[in-house]
Amino acid sequence: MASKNKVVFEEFFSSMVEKLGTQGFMDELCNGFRVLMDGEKGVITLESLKRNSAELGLGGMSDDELRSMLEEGDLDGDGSLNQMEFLATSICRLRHRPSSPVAAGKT
Ligand SMILES: [Ca+2]
Repeated sequence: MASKNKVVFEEFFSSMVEKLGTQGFMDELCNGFRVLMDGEKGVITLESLKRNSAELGLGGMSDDELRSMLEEGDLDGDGSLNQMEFLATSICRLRHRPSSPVAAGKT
């Protein structure tokens, strides 16, 4: 169940790259961070993620999924995502995905 939703999340990112190109995608990620962050704290918290994820089309994700997304990206362990952590985790998700049919077929 969790892995299925992870695929949805990665599909979301890869379709963004196709649509926007790499530079546009980076700009969009920065916008995404601003949409998702807690306006007072300047970081993404579980609460701000829950509140704002629907605006990015991620409204179907459960609390557990959002929490694991947050924990996965939380490099310094403070329980929230700053902009660096958000960008890093977003890009890592993309890079771990087999991006071409050639790579996918090579096992
Ligand atoms: Ca953090």
